[in-house]
Amino acid sequence: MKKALFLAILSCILLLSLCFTTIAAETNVAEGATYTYDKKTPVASNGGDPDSTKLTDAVFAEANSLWDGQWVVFESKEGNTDSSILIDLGAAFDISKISFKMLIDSQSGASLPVTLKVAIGASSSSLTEVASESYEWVDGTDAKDFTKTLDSAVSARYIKLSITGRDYGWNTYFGFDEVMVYESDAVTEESKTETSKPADTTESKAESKPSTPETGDSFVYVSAMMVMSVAAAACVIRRKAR
Ligand SMILES: [Ca+2]
Repeated sequence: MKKALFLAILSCILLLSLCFTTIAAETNVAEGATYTYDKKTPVASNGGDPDSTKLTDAVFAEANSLWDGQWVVFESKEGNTDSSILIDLGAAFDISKISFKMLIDSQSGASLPVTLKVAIGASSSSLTEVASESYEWVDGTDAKDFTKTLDSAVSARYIKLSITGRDYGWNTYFGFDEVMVYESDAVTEESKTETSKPADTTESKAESKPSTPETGDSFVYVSAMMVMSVAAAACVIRRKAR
């Protein structure tokens, strides 16, 4: 009986360890973070971003439209195409992944920027570039995912997005929705594989809703496993007691 009880407790401890590891891997440390705009501020006709909160308020755009007020949209004019966003996490975190969405609403003049660079660092004056992408103009209505998974977690407090819009000789737009920065105790083998292929650092998905973090499903699964383990142990104990 003691052996069965010991095995049940050991199973619970192992499963709890797995559970907490999964939760830590999905923590968005950018939620509520402060940030500043350099060079260019979002266009006011789309609601703007007067309090600099839209990119980190955990509220997501519902439509891939220039007129969905949750997108932070910049105007790219002739000779005035550059912008940058500096996010301050408030403290250093071991960052493993950065992700956000970019607006495609070509009929309204919004599409992907010409270039996008992402840099991170412990100081805003000493940043290291971790991603550099170039994009073509894309027609249609969509939201393109940007996801950068680091080879290994990097301690950083600041994240800077540097963007160059298009200069077509008339006004175009580029927009961003909710920047998420993930802290991780351990980068998974799957994530490392993704990072080893530069072409895969960004991916396009049709849906505008953010993908649901796996934390919830994993938690339910692990909890179910724990309950089953304890129930099985209880059955063994009862049988032996008879
Ligand atoms: Ca938002």
